[in-house]
Amino acid sequence: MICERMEKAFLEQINKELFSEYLYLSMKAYFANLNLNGFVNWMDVQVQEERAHAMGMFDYVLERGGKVELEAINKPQTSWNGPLDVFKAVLAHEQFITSSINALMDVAEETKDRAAMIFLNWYLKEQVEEEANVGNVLAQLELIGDDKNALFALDKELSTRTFVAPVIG
Ligand code: OFO
Repeated sequence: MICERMEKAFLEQINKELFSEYLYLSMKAYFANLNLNGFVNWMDVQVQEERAHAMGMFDYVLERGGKVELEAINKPQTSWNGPLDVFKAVLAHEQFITSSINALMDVAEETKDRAAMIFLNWYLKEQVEEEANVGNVLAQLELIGDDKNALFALDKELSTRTFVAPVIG
């Protein structure tokens, strides 16, 4: 059985993961309006990943005998100043999520919930990957600058990203 403090911390994180899904959906819409279909695809994969992250925790709380009560999801930002600005925001958001999962791990340690610590290890490793992926696109965008041809080449590359359902835990 999950303790109340741990349960509350998981519910807050589920809300953040659902907000992440919503934020990336908003970014997907932004790129669709720019006709950058590879970026649209990249964001679409990101949206699916965030839903999987949220559902992983959702199922886990229930599996541990907890109760899931969902909160409202905040309105995401809807416009940016181009792809570079978007990816700067993505990296900042992922860094925020990483610190938030670290805080969740702190709660698991303080409540001596070893099962939750093992479960959360997956998320911590995932965040290393997420930040690296985003950092990679961001670095390319910084190099690209105002070069439209290079931007279209990156757009083509991002169109190849595919969603693979993660095995969480
Ligand atoms: Fe993008 O991160 Fe979820 O956890």
